[in-house]
Amino acid sequence: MNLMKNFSLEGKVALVTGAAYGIGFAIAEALAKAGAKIAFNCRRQEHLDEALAAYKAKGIDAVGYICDVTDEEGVKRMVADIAERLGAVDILVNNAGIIKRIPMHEMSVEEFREVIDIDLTAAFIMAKAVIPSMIERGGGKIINICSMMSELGRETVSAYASAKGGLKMLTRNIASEYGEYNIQCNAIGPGYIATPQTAPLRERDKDGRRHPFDSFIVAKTPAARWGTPEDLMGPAVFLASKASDFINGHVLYVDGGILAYIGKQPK
Ligand code: NAP
Ligand code: GCO
Repeated sequence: MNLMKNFSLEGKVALVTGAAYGIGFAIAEALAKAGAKIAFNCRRQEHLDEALAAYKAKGIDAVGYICDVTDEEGVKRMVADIAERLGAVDILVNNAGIIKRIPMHEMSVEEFREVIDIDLTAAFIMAKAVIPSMIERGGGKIINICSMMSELGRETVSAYASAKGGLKMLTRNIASEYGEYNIQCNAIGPGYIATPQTAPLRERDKDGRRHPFDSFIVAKTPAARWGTPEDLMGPAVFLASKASDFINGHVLYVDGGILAYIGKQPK
């Protein structure tokens, strides 16, 4: 048996939500390099246009959609169009997500609901849209992008942590309900990754001093650095491939060791 063939995604169709840039773009690039045909979506036309050019520059003929993952009818239309153009979705990566950093007692219910809607309910909507076809075709892969906040809380991220904690259990429940159809549903739990979403936590002050949270995270990470979207490429290919067919309901933390570490003793 050629073990490395188990990591190939040749002939597969992958849909990565929110993959105009950041973690989603890196994951889509990785799946493409492993042989998959790529579809992605986002909400903003300028993001779509820039992303299509960026994929093309990397030799990836991605298909892109303006589609809000909370819009069930729009999602159904997008999945049907992908099936027409590329083939049915074999690999779904629920990556699209937002965060609102607001003290809970100051956060409005609408703000809380918006985060839950995008970061949790949308994963339900997306999975519902692809599972019937996966069952018909003998299986598929669903990868949800969880977070350190699937395990830990911190100030100002109550909605996000609630969504990401729920996403961990949605991952386990899809694995439980659809494992018999050869559908594996797992999650990747990135640590602190340098993307636009975390840019505010890494801004330097006018004197060039590092943001306190930046220093805090580096001290909390055994790898002593922020992660990069590229750190997630290998784990994504693994969970999207045959190599992980007997892994189901698992959250693979790609965090440089944060969850294992009490943190560096202050000097
Ligand atoms: P990002 O830089 O903010 O990118 C988010 C992407 O999602 C953008 O392409 C955005 O494009 C899209 N998006 C947002 N809401 C959407 C919606 N309703 N429908 C469709 N697309 C939507 O985020 P990131 O850092 O790459 O994070 C990606 C995922 O990883 C998120 O789920 C995040 O929670 C998770 N994560 C991030 C980190 C980290 O440290 N960065 C760590 C753990 C987990 P549009 O605005 O054009 O829609
Ligand atoms: C925050 C960060 C984190 C990261 C990520 C960590 O404000 O704490 O944005 O939530 O995005 O989820 O895994």
